[in-house]
Amino acid sequence: MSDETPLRLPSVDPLEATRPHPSTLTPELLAGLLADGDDELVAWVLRDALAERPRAEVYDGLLREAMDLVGERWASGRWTVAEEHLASQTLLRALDAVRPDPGPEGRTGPLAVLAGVAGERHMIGLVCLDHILQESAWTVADLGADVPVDDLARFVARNEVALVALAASDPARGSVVAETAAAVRAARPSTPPLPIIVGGRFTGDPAATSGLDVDRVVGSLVEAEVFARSLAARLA
Ligand code: B12
Repeated sequence: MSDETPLRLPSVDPLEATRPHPSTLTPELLAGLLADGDDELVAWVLRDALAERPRAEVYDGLLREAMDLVGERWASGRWTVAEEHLASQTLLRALDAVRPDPGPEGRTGPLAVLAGVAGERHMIGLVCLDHILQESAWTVADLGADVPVDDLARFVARNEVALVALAASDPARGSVVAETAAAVRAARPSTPPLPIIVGGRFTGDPAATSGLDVDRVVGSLVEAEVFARSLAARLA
């Protein structure tokens, strides 16, 4: 269990209880709560942050920085894969608790398909993107991690897809990303071509992303949101 700064709990005064305490919202605090497995407190911290700032900024900032800390502590040996796994599971449960709830009438927008490329197990960014797109009224099919190229292509061929978002982490996965993008385009040939964006840590390596036949290499959820909003406006 972690030894981080203790969390300031919500006030017992009903008039104060829902007010966020910005000073408590640090990546260090969140990383500690994640490794403690406390998904309810994590959801509470995230709700506070979401009351102050747009979702994409919270996920690109606080959330990503907290998981960066988890990664650093895992890589340095301070935490084991057990803490990393607990942190990831806790985060996924907390994200589920704070997901947008647009209701059936809010799911009327175009369909976005989200997928980790073959071999890719990092999928928390896709869960975050799912929330961002749902808030902009997209219909989302998040296929999760490690989707085989041919299966993704068949899914795209069978559905009225308006956007494909691929996730990749390891820069060595460049050829898989290229193969996946080509298979997706071939599955639904159109003019203009079906929009494809790529995100994930992989995008931090220009050598890995240069020459990819995709519409946008996206370094953040804020960028992805801007792209998706302008695409939705064009489609409408
Ligand atoms: C959790 C985690 C795992 C979990 C993933 C669980 C899950 N359900 O996703 C597991 C245990 C599976 C895992 C496995 C591995 N991991 Co790992 N992992 C992490 C960790 C700690 C957090 C990643 C995370 O979820 N971050 C939170 C999200 C919200 O942030 P993000 O991923 O940075 O994404 C942001 C953007 O890129 C964007 N985004 C992300 N995806 C997408 C997709 C789209 C379409 C868009 C638009 C945007 C977008 O949105 C996010 C918010 O800004 C990172 C540490 C780190 N610094 O990233 C290491 C890390 C990425 N892993 C690492 C490694 C080495 C591995 C393994 C190779 C370990 C191993 N020896 O097996 C394997 C690889 C598995 C595989 N085949 O893919 C290294 C990578 C180093 C490198 N040079 O690339 C890191 C950096 C850890 C470290 N410090 O060394 N990992």
